[in-house]
Amino acid sequence: MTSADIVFVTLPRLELRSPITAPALLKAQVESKGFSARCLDFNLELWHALDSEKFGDLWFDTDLTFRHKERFEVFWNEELRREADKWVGKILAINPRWVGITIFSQRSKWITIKFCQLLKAQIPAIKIVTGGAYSERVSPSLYDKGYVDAYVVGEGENPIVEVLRGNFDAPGINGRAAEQIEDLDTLPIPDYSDFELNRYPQTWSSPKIKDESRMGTNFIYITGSRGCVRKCDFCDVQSLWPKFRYRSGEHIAQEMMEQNSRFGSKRFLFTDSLINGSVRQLKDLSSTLIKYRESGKMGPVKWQGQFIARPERHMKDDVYKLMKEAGCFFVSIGVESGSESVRNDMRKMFDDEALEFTFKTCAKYNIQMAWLLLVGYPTETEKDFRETLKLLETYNWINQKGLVRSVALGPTLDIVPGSPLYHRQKEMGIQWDDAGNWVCGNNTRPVRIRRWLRLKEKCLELGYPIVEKATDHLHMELAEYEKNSRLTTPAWDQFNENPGDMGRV
Ligand code: B12
Ligand code: SF4
Repeated sequence: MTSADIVFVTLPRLELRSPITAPALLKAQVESKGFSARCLDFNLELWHALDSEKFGDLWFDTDLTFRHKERFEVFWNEELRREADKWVGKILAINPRWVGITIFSQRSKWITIKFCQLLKAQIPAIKIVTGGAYSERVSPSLYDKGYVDAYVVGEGENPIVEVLRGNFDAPGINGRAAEQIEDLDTLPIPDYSDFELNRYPQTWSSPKIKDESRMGTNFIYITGSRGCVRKCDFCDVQSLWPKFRYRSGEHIAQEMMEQNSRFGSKRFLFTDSLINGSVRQLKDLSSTLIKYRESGKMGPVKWQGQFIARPERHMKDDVYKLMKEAGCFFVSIGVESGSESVRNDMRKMFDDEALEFTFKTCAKYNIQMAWLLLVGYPTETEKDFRETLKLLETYNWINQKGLVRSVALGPTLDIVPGSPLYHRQKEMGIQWDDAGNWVCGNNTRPVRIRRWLRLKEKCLELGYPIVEKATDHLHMELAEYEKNSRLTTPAWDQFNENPGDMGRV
């Protein structure tokens, strides 16, 4: 007997701090159209099943097990296959018509391939559909080989309903051009009822620790907008969400209210490219939340998200004041470089004055910050790089006030398919070395690694908090380079990715 039309599964490796949004959102969507759905989080199951002292490292961003085919094969044969068999058993117990898999990022590729093969071998009658941000790069070949019965690229809400109706000719399905939803206020509120939120560790940043007294996530992801108002050269968001759209403040506040009353969630992390993509929406959301609080409709909530530096004329002091009053306590600012000219090349579209205003105004309202830095844009010279070091000195007073929660060093710049930079490689004279890293004149991988290490040193010297686990990998890589390197063709197709190029969130 079938007890669900579809089971949405989350495969490892993802972070452990809270479930990803897509399965909960798609469940709510298909149920609103009369289908039944369940969600299973195998990422969380795996973490609970394994000895965290021995395997906790897998959940560090720098761990390559899920990214490198060879390493993944070894892990699959030695540990993962056993767990995956149990996951198949759980799906079998529900006996759905369809299984929906989210391919979230590069790290989802090998596990998705293996799991689809396993599912098809063990439950031949089951139908599989894939989707997610990395679907475009994995699903078409899975479909051609018959491991999945349908795949979706782009937004999943409408295509998944068509898949369940048996209509595979709709936009976004099996290679048909995707369509974007115009009015995001028509979307349902994600349904997290299948997720055992009390089993997500609060110690997610130290996945080796499995402390029963510190289980239970204290926040939930929320989406206020899709797409981005910027088109930064190195970023692929525009290929995923070509058009920028946002929900009304009222619709977002209602979602917060519902998650608050159902799960007690008081903290929300926006998945948006930018929470100030639309300043008008940010004001709308902030004033609605204040209105809800003052009328007793909902208690105080806290929220955080990614942020772009804007000149004062675009976003004045009063908006910062309002967002702080409404519960915004933390913003991650894509600073990228201390050099205005590099930022111009990146098309970040903010000058030094706008950056200074943004930093100072956040500091004035005690809004904590993470500064995201990106070392090694192709046009970055040694002089430009020193301006990034200088920036850390100039604004150390903000750090000394305890308002810089972290300087996110990120990986050195990676040329991501789907980004404008990827398409401009030839024009910029970019070549590739035999380790699969790009080279632009003197800007080589070793140069970028050395700059990254110097940046880290500078942060430590000035007392900035940093979160990174890449240093050992980078030293090893540098040593390899010192032995041998020559120019060759791009290595993207081989997915022979290096420890540094982990994309960017
Ligand atoms: C929140 C987030 C995170 C969180 C994840 C939280 C968690 N618990 O794991 C954190 C910060 C931890 C994170 C980490 C990373 N992330 Co991230 N992340 C995001 C972000 C900002 C939001 C994702 C989200 O929830 N979106 C909202 C939901 C609704 O959208 P969605 O997931 O795309 O789902 C829609 C469709 O894709 C589709 N869909 C999804 N699943 C399915 C399934 C089926 C069956 C169907 C039919 C459709 C479908 O329908 C959904 C609704 O329309 C996105 C950028 C963005 N704005 O999307 C980047 C993004 C997904 N991340 C990205 C990357 C690269 C990473 C990292 C690899 C970066 C790193 N530091 O190493 C890591 C690796 C993650 C991992 N595997 O561990 C990239 C992926 C790029 C790509 N093309 O593959 C993105 C797109 C950002 C970017 N442009 O660089 N990330
Ligand atoms: S880097 Fe950030 S601001 Fe720039 S396009 Fe990507 S998401 Fe938007």
